[in-house]
Amino acid sequence: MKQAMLYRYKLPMDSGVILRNTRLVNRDGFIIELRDSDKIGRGEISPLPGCSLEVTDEAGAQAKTILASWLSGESIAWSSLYPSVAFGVSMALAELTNELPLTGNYLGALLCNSHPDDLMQVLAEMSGQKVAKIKVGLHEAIRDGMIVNMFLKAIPDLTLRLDANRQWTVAKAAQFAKHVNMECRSRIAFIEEPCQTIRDSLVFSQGSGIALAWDETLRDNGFFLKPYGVLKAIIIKPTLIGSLSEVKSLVTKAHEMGLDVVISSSLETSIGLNQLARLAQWLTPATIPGLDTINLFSTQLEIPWPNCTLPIMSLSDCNIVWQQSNL
Ligand code: OSB
Ligand code: MG
Repeated sequence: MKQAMLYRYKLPMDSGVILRNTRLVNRDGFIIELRDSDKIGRGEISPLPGCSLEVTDEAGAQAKTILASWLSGESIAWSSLYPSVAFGVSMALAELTNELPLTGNYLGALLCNSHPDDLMQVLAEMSGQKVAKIKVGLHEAIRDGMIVNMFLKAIPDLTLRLDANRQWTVAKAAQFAKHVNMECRSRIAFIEEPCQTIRDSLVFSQGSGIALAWDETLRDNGFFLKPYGVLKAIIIKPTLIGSLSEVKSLVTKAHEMGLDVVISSSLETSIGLNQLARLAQWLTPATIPGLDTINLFSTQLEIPWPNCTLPIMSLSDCNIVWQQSNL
């Protein structure tokens, strides 16, 4: 017997500055649960406001249609699905069929979502590989440059990932770089999306020697992945990209070009985050993923995130909005 369930969750959170223009106080979305005889597979469908083009209700309606076709044994037209739905359904199937390995990479890059002084303390006491991610472009570019420089000088074994979310003109970006010492720049693993256009970001990167990463650019209309000397990595947020097979082919293409691939969060619940950690261990074992977002929530959902002390809400406390079996 095959069975499919769709839960709707709503969890309090504070997205802080992560989304820049949108401040989320709740995260809501769906968890799919598929059963086939004694096997079970889950997937999360959580369109991200401000990033996903589909809204939660649209994703839910589409998910019901797709789950019904799975129950009746029809093939799924992956390319017609919203990215969040394609990702959630494909992960549930991958778990059901044991395609998704169990071991995960939970050692994400530390996300700086608060005052830099707090981060300094945490980094100073951190053991193992020190990798942190800082949002820049929220304040004056000169100030960003001085702060980044201070971190790199104070902590000699620190590697930073920066994310400007396209906030800078070439001139602003250059002001930032001017305040980062030359000998420290190689410890900036990359900066995501410094400028509005590919061309401006390349100009900045070539001039400053600071490596680039694409995130938003991957989702631009008509974009296809091309190598550039200064392009170091791509950031893959599967909820915004699509099905597992689409994610896999993008990873393969990037690796063939010698790029690093950073599997990253779109603020999924602890269910989705755990699956992303498993995906990262499986597809990008050599790269630290960008999954340090559980602490933006005040509650976890069903599956605990390692070393997280937040309370855990059970999936059985969420509304079942749709349920069917093939009997
Ligand atoms: O700007 O990269 C972003 C999360 C949700 C939406 C946008 C972004 C993010 C993150 C995730 O920064 C964390 C990470 O990439 O390390
Ligand atoms: Mg980014």
